[in-house]
Amino acid sequence: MVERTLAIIKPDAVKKRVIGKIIQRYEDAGLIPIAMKMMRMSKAVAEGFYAVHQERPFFHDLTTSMSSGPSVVLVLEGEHAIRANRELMGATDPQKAEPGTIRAAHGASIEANAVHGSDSPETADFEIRYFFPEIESTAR
Ligand code: IDP
Ligand code: MG
Repeated sequence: MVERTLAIIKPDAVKKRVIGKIIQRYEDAGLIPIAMKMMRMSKAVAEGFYAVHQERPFFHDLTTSMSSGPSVVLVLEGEHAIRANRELMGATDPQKAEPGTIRAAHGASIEANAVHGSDSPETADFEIRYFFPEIESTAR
């Protein structure tokens, strides 16, 4: 089943100059960018994006780091894209991420873990609409 998912190359990865390496991993895994933009999120935009985490103790630090510099926000399309991207990313904590994953290679800490990826069809739908309201959230 061809799906779409939202990915973010977070500010820590942009600062490390690994945008190109991360996009190459998506393409090599059959996750094809169909929309992409580079932007610096305001704190309010980061808070809206991560609203699901607003009661978490790390919410302030998370939204501060997401608004600390430019990110690259992408819609990826491919077979089972949501799950495929989660597997490619690895665990949230880079120390626990499986070898060969993006977070194992490029993440420094749980706060600076290089990438975001939608975790379900419902969150993919919300997240794609949040950043790309002009784009359909489901593949055609
Ligand atoms: P995910 O990005 O793997 O889906 P989530 O649980 O959705 O992980 O958390 C969103 C983001 O919040 C993570 O990518 C990470 O940057 C940050 N985060 C999650 N848990 C913690 C924590 O315990 N301390 C600090 N930051 C955290
Ligand atoms: Mg998540």
